[in-house]
Amino acid sequence: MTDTNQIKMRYEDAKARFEAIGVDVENAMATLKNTKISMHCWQGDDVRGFLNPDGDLSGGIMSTGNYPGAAHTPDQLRQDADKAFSLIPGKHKFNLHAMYVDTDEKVDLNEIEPKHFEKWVEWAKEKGIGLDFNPTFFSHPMYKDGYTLAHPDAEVRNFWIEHGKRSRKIAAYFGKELNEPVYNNFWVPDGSKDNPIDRLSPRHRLMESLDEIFKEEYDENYTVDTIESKLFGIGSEAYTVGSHEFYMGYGISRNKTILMDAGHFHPTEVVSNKISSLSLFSDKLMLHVSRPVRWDSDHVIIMDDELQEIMKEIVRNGLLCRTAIGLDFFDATINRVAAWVIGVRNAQKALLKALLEPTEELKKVELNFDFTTRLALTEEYKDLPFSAIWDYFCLEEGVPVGLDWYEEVKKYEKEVLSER
Ligand code: RNT
Ligand code: ZN
Repeated sequence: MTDTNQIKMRYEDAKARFEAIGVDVENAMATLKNTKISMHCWQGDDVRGFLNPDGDLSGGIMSTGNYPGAAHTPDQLRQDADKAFSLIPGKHKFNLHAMYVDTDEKVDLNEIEPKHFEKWVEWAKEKGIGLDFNPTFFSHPMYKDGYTLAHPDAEVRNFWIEHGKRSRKIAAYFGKELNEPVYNNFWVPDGSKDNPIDRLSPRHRLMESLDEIFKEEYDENYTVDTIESKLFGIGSEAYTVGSHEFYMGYGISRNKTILMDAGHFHPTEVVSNKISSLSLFSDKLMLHVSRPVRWDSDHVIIMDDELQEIMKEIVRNGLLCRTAIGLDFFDATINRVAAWVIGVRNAQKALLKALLEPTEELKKVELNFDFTTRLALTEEYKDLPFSAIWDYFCLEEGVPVGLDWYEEVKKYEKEVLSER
């Protein structure tokens, strides 16, 4: 159990040390408190959804492992998300996919309407959280021959165009109900395993399908469309229609928000190094904070260099108010509630670390071309007692400090998850 007095004492000491190098600690904590992380629903049930939960996953989406306790119903998923949110400081968003419909009606992806998601809105209102949304362009029989919006057959494309349009209507409904912009993310798996002869035509078709989906204007106070690229995936190793260049061009010419997933680039490329460039040409941006390992793009995020670099880039360049931070990983080999808690808390911790950096001072040194001081300072600052600030923040926010959250998850696993 945590000793409150000790946490406070350590905090005062740490605060003084950060203040001595010119950091406004209270301001950093206030900014952290106001930053919403979009927690993805699909970690809770291995990306199965409720439309066709027993069907095959497709589109390169693959979740391995069979840790007990996956959510099988919307109620179970909400119960698990509630548990996770109770162990995470601050108020956040829950990121839904279209296939997470909550209705007794039998509906397909080209038939969904706001009413099929009413219970999610009720829940979000009751809990004071926001929502985000995603049309689901995979794990469905109309994902044909590896293609959806770029398929050569107009019947296939039209099915998905209709789905895309309906998803925007649902996102706008969420935004209106919750009085906050809902980020609606378009990711399509279209691509091919081996080298295509014609790389251009599918891209042309994707462009036209998207233009059709985005024809109707929606108020950006309610919903913001985002578009997510990918370099390669399982089954689309040689060619992905929606590449980074495709969506950079598409987003900038159509005023759509570009979403970069940390796991969707060449293994030696990092999104942290792309954020500043993108920010010059695009008003908003969104991230899928995930962790690539070999060919997989979706491991639970850990406190690695890239996570910290991403948050530093956002903070150092003053982009927090223009950046939506979403998580995207799915691991079925561990407790799924723990995966959420570890992921969101890590994103927050990395953000706090970035907020506790004396950026102005470092920029000054850099402008004087004093790279020795820059290196000496950045390395020394890594040892400052960051965790004392984080622990205090958790205490203030009324959530477990340190590993205490894990005790709660273990209890929940015993009482709830293992009974499923
Ligand atoms: C897939 C994309 C996409 C999905 C979710 C489920 O490679 O990253 O964001 O993970 O839509
Ligand atoms: Zn993603």
